[in-house]
Amino acid sequence: MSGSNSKPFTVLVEGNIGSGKTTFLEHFQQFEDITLLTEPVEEWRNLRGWNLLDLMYKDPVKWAMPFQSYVTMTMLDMHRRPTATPVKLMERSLFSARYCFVEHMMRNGTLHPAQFAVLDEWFRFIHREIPIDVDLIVYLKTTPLVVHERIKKRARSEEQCVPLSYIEELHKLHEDWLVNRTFAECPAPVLMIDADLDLSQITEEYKKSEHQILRRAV
Ligand code: DGT
Repeated sequence: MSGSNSKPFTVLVEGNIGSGKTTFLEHFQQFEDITLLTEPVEEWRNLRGWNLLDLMYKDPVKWAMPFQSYVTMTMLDMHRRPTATPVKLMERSLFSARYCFVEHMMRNGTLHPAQFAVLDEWFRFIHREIPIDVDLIVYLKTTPLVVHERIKKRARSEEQCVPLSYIEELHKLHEDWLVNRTFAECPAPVLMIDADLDLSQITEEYKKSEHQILRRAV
């Protein structure tokens, strides 16, 4: 059991857009001794009144670089945030920002190779100089078609034009990173969860992960 002076057991929740990461975190609200850090999307939607997420979707060539730069800062802030509880559950990470989103923008040419180089150097510098502790990754695995339907239904204004092909490409990058381990470093063991199930059934699936996530707290 972790004491207040020791590091928390840190769990990253990863998965495609619309895979249910927020719902997963909400499931763990019922437990004490756990800190939940949801993704700072609202900060991305309102930086001094500017909606960087919207700008990035509307004009990616111009805004991908500043958007990803801000994502890096907000994610680093979450990784570094002191936690008084023995378990810390965090939605996404510096790793998925780099290995999924930035990787995709580099491969499809949205980021100029020089812009990619700057973001990659930042990532490497942070990785080298600042301890980023990760003990477990929960991968909410989904089928692209299923999450695409969910994204359309939830109708987040910025995401209205997200094509299925983008979701498929992000899916492949998550798989290559977390399952196939073909191109990027995976910083912790991966617990895979079937996240295609709809809300009425997913709680049972989430429960299966409680033991692994809470073991330090119980
Ligand atoms: P959930 O609860 O699984 O439905 O999670 P979402 O879809 O609320 O959260 P997420 O992180 O999959 O996506 C939030 C939005 O921000 C989505 O439009 C994709 C975008 N996004 C998140 N992280 C990055 C990033 O590093 N780069 C880019 N380009 N977009 C990102």
